[in-house]
Formats: sequence, structure tokens, C-alpha cells
Amino acid sequence: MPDFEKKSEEREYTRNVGQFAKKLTQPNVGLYNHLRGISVVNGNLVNLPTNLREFIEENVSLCQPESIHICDGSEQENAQLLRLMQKNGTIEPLPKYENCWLARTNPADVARVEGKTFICTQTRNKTIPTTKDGIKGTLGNWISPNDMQEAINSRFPRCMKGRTMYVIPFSMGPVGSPLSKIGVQLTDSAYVVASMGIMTRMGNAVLETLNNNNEEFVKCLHSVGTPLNGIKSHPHWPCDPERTIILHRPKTNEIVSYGSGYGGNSLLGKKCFALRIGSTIAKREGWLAEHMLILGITNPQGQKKYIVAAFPSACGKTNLAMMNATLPGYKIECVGDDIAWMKFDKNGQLRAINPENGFFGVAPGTSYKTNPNAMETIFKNTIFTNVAKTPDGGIYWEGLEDEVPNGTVLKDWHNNDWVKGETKTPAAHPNSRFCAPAKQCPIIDPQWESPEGVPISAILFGGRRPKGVPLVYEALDWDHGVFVGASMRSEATAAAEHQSKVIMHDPFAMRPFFGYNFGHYLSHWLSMKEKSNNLPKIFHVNWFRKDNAGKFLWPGFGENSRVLDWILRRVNNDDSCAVKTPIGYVPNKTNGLNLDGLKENINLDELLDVPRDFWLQEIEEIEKYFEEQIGTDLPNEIRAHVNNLKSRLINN
Ligand code: OXD
Ligand code: MN
Repeated sequence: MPDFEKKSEEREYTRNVGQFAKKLTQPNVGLYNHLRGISVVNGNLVNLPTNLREFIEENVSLCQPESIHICDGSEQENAQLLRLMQKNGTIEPLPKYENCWLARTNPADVARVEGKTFICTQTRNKTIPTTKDGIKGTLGNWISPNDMQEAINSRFPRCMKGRTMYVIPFSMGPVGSPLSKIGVQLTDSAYVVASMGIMTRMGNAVLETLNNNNEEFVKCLHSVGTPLNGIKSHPHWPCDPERTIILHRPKTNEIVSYGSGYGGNSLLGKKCFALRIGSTIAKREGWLAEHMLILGITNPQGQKKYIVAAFPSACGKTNLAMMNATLPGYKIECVGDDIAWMKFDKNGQLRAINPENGFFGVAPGTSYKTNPNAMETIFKNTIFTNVAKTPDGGIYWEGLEDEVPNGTVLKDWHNNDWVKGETKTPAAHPNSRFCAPAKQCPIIDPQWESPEGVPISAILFGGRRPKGVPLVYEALDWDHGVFVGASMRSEATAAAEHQSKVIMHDPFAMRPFFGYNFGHYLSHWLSMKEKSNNLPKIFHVNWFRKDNAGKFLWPGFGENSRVLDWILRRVNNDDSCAVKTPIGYVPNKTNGLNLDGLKENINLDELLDVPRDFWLQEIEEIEKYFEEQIGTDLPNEIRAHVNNLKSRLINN
């Protein structure tokens, strides 16, 4: 079709949808639920608040779906979506378990795409710090308003042709909590709807809150897209990897995602809303949106405290959040495994909610040995993606070797035969996932949905550091703690498109998730100290230190309760268990860590050592990183801490 004809057809269509939109705003509009070929197959547009109806109409006009489905969040709706996906080959049942499903993605759509994720602000410096000349910035990607519009214009028109547009009203956080926020995602993926139904509170209750309070909502538009040359491979998992783009406009609380159906790219409540847009809202409103687990820990005296912890993707946040403590008398309960929204209350107590409603956990490595509570969580009402399947309709991934005999022929994540003990390629993709309801976790905290949030006593930062970084250390004060968060580094993971094993800077475990300039984010964190006389203490942990032979020095998992015990003692101002080093307080070697009953021999000298040469090099590296990446946006307090650490190391 010549271009001008295409344009005139587009104009005609826009006019039609415009009329459709106009009619929808008139009384009795239910009559028009089947208008101009766009049928509303579930729900009724007339019942929606005007701002939501306008959002839908605009994007119907842009994306031209065949039908609209307003999600109510009911069991029947979910069952209907599952049936549809089964029919289309998107999922298959896992008959070994109760209501569990396996999805296999297009192998080109398996992880978050950090390089294609952008924040849109008028000026670049609002989004990313100004880097030193010639240095490529690694703290997010900026896009101008014009380029964002261009990116949308070149991808979205008619992108939902022949498909259903689902309207997902969802709440991040318990519906109605003062700490919660509402979003509405439009998507053409039933898989996304089913997953959002697990990961968020979704459906009519949220619509009611929107209606009653006339609330603003975060506008999320998502399409799996269609490649320019049409879908050739994997028709059960449409996507457009070459043109995938994830866009955020903080000023208007908008998220626009095109081309991917998987994970953080498409479940827009998670990274896009709860972290990127969330952090910009938090900055405006004076709170914190962080990539942190939340757990409750009760000691043998019955004293309960809550802590949050920020580790980069796939560093064991889910394992820690659901840990079975090995230290007698200790109990861990899980509030959340990935994201914390935190605010100081009027008494200066930091309180946190988990904005999510489910776990989207990395499957490989999860086992009865590493995380029995996750295993108890995931065998009903769960969607697994890119894991392998056993002949009896169960799941399999690397880490479950003890569960399946050698010689068993499985189907790997590509749906090819895979022989246990023989085939050399991984059975499951390294970023394969389970998506399971949080309430199924056997150790879910009784307060996990508390609308006011749980009180936080300690903040942990951490990462995978094979060398030099002790098992645990405590920051000297709040500002120093912010410096520790800013200095975080870790081995890269499979959750994104990076190669493994490189030690990467990942400040606050937020590097891929900042919604605004990291220098300004640091100032925001520093400013929090004005809000309280009772600030949580800040710690850094590293379960992954190795000896010279490459062997882990610490057993990790449930034994990490011993580290939490030390942290609680520090929170309770026990000075007898710590010694001061140039980097902060570490457990003293005589009565620091409680090692009673630990089977392994622990080399405490190596595990807790703070090697001067290593740290002199580390601080050089951190200073270089700050100068190159944050430049003039680095707050003076953080610069002072670089110099202070240097002189403590030199004078020690
Ligand atoms: C996640 C991640 O999926 O951090 O939680 O990548
Ligand atoms: Mn995460």
C-alpha cells in the first residue's frame, strides 16, 4: 500500500476510534461495548473512572487490538486465560503438581534487557550523572521526550492487531495501604496477565479503590510486538527482540514496554514500577523504593526485629528471605524477597512494605538443600518459565540433581530431549524462573500484608565478593552506610544480559533500576538522616569469600543466621562482640560470631580479615568509579568518606 494511503487509512481508523471513544463517555455506553469491531469481552468500560477510560481509549486507538478484556482478577478469569494459553501452546500443564504450568519463551527473550531500558526526562542530567569525558555511563540510559515519542510511533501503531488488549488494574502493596500505589497495565499477553495475577494484587478490588478515591495510577503500556518481517519462529511466544525497548517517563508516571514478554521487561509492576518509577515517586514524596528483601527474625528470647537487604540479582536474596535458621532458637519469617518500599513514620521509625504479592525467583540452584521453604511454596498455582520437564510432568533444573536418576530423558527448556548425566548443555535456562504466590510460603510473616509496614532495625548491603571483603561489617554511621551502599560490587549474574564472573559495580543493587540520577539518589539517601533519631544500622555482608584454593570460607544458607545474630546484637548496642577496623566494625574473633554446633571448621582469621592492600586498591577503584560515573553529581559527604577511608587505611 502506498504510504499516503496507509496514512489516510490510519486517519480513518483514528477518527473511528475517536467516535468510539466519544460514545463511550456518554450514558448507557454499555450499548457500545461492541463497536467498530472492537469488542469488550470482559468488564465494562462505562464503569471505569474517566482517566482510566481515556488511557484505554488512547491506546486502543494506537494499538488497534481486536478486543478488550478488563481483568477482574477472578479464579474463573485465570482459568480461562490458562486454557487459552494451553490451546496456543504458550504453556503446558505440569500434572505432577497442583495447577502448575510450564512456559517456554522464544530463546531470544530470556532476560531483562538493560541496554534497551531508558528513562525519559527533559534533560539528560535528571536521569544520569554526567560522566567524565569519553567515559560511557553505566548508571542507566537517558532518552529525550522526542526520541521516546519516535520510539513509540515506530513500534506501537497497530501492534495489537488480531490480539486482545488486557487491562490489568493492579496495586503494588496491600490494597488500600497508605504505602501502596496503583497501576494499570495494558498488554496483549495472556502470560503477562496470569503472571501479574500472581505478582500483584490485581482486579476488581483495585478498580474499586481507583473509582472511590479518584486516584492517580501509573500508566503501563505493554506489547509483545511483532517483528517487521512477521513472526517466523516460536509462534507460541510472539516477541520482537530486535526492536525491544522499555521506556519510563517519571514526570507523568508512565511506562511503555515493547517487544519482550518475559520477566522484568513485561511484568511492569516489578522493576519498571516498583523500582524505577517507584524511586522517582519516593524521591518526590520523601521515602525509599529499594531492591531489597524484607525478613523478620526472632531470637531465643522472643525478641523480633525486621531487616532489609539489598543484594544484586541472583545473589541469594530469595534464599536469605526464606532461610531456615540453623542457630538454635532463631526463627526467620519472610515479608518479601525482592523489593521494599520504606518510609519513616511520624515517630521516626522506618517502616517497610513488600509491594509485591508473589515470588519471581531464579529456579536453578533452588533445592530442598538451599531453600526448602521456596520448594514448599512452588508446587501449586505456579508458572514456571524456561525450566526443564521430567517424564512424569514435574520440573527440573540445575541444582536438583539428587531428585532425578541418571539416564532419565527429560525435555530441556528448548523442549529437546535431555539425558540426565549425559547431555552437556544446561537443562534449564540460567535465568529460568518460578512465579508463585507469596502467601504459599510456609514461613510468610504474619505481618507481611500489614498496611503500615513492618519496623526496620537494620539495612544490609551485600554481594558476591570472592576476595578481600569480610563476612560482615557494620558501617560507622548513616552517611558511611550510604557510602557502603554506593560502593557495592559483585560478580555479574544471569538475570540480565551480562557475562558471568566479572566483578561489577552495582550500587545499592540498583544499577539497572535507578529511576533518576544516581548522584541525586545518594543525596536523597543522605537526607533521610534528618527524618529520625532512631536510624537503622547499616551493614555489609558477603557469604561468598573464597580461600586461595577457591573454596568458600563460609557455609552460607541457614548458617547465615549466625551473621544475623551478630547483627541483632549490634542493633541492641552490644559493644562486646565487635572490633573497629578501617572499613567499619567486624565481629571480634573471640566472642563475635556464635559458631556453636557448626560442623565445618571456620577459618575466622581469613573470613573476617580486612587486608590493607586489597582495600587500598578497592578504594582506588571506588574513587575512580565515582569520579568517572558520578562526577560533579557526587555528594560531598560521599567524597569525604572516600578520603576518610583512605586515611584510615593508611594510618592503621
Ligand atoms: C529480578 C532481578 O528478577 O533482580 O528480581 O533481576
Ligand atoms: Mn531483583
